[in-house]
Amino acid sequence: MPATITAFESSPDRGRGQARDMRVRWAFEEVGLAYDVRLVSFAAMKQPAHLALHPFGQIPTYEDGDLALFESGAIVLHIAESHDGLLPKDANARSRAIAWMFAALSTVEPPIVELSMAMLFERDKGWYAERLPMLQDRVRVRLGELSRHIGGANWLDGAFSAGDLMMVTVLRRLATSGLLDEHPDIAAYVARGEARPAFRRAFEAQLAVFVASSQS
Ligand code: GTB
Repeated sequence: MPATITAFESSPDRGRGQARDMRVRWAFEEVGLAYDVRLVSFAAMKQPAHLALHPFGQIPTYEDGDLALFESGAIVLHIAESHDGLLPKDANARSRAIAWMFAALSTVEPPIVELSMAMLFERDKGWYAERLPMLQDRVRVRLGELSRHIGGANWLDGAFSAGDLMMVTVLRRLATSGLLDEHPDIAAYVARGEARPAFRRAFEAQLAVFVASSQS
């Protein structure tokens, strides 16, 4: 039986693949593993059955046999560690790829989430115009540092890895911010990730959920 993950029954991103099930779907596709998806409503996520899987009442979750996981990073790492294709065989390179996963989640994602939350929910606040440049600058700092690291390379550290998968999904959240336009090399890096056949399959799968939910 394939593993089962959870995803939004009706994603607020309207099929743009910004919710965090996208990175898990992409990981499954990269390693060539079939998976099932259980769609959940916002109300169901806060019910005991889902809270037993995810203490914070969120998606994605992962169930496979007697293993249940939450946190997209932990799920992607589990998939990457148990199947070939997302982590290098060399021990040091493998540890560096995992370090990039952590960097994506704990160093790059927080200022991006802060900015996107402000752009989504704080536009009507009196202090929005004053706060926005500060949030944008925090993201700019990270983009500048990433740009310096990547240089002319295709990926963060040698071949494409789970570190790139995570970083690309994090950076995609900047799509409507205009900030990627300031770093064509980072924009090209994101586009390289999005052009991977495994990304396309994962994207189409989550888009199909939105299309079906908007037709019902
Ligand atoms: N750290 C956790 C992880 O990486 O798995 C974070 C999980 C998380 O934030 N899940 C969100 C969730 O379940 C969905 S992805 N939220 C419901 C809740 O907390 O009640 C976040 C998300 C939602 C919507 C958009 N969007 O519309 O663009 C983008 C990202």
